[in-house]
Amino acid sequence: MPQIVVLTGAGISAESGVPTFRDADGLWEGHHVDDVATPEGFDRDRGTVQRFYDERRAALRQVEPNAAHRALAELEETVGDALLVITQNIDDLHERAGSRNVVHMHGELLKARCRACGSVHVWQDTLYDEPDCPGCGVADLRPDVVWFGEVPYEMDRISAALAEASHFVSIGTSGAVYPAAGFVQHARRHGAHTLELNLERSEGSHFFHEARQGRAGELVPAWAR
Ligand code: BJW
Repeated sequence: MPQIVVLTGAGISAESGVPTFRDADGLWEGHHVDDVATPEGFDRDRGTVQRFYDERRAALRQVEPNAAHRALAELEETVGDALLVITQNIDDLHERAGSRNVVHMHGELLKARCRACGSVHVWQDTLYDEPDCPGCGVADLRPDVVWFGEVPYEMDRISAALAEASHFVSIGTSGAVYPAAGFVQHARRHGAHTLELNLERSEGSHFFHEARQGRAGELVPAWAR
């Protein structure tokens, strides 16, 4: 069981050039949340949602992990399975930095899931040109991500890890989206020391024992050292 549980959000990938979610207008790259991050939005207009994720996949190819991702991977090299990274991010920057013990609670940009049979497939650019599921043949593939109103992945494993952790560290997340926003209270109730590393105080900053403000690329290596 991990002793150190790290929760990451969009802020850890910001210095790699991946945009965060909540900008001043409440829009995500010009889109309303309900249009691109709900199952209802997908049913209303698949084309718009597919294009939104196509653009993010293309952008992901242009970016690299930064010092914060690398520091977590190096920490895992030192402490092994004692570290679990739970990421809300759907990018693959933790893995590209070398982290292995990673839970993608909101899914992965580079995977597709069949709504008919539930099978998951590595994303191929041709998948939506030939939209039949390689598993069952039904044409009902969607991005393998968790939208509002859906249950995040691996919640049982996450709950168990939070209950066992001696340290819980939240990095680069606004604390606006549940259930991730409630992890600090869960871990704290079970005795973990809790630390927030974020550009600014998050909505749930007061739940942490300690909160440090600054860029993840500086704060995370300093903490992990
Ligand atoms: C830096 C930095 C730098 C910048 N260095 N820092 C009312 C009350 C409570 C809950 C609800 C409610 N009404 C509805 C709900 C539930 C809903 C919810 O939380 N809604 C809220 C809006 C209120 N949640 C759900 O529906 C979830 N499911 C659920 O609850 O199921 C029920 C259930 C749960 C558990 C067990 C059983 C049942 C599902 C949520 C799915 C979220 N999906 C998304 C999209 C994923 C796919 C995609 O990416 O396209 O996930 S939404 C989006 O938000 C994405 C993110 O992972 C997530 C969190 O965003 P994040 O990472 O925090 O990013 P930002 O942009 O908000 O913040 C970035 C932070 O970084 C900022 O603070 C910056 O300052 C900082 N920063 N640069 C350090 N360089």
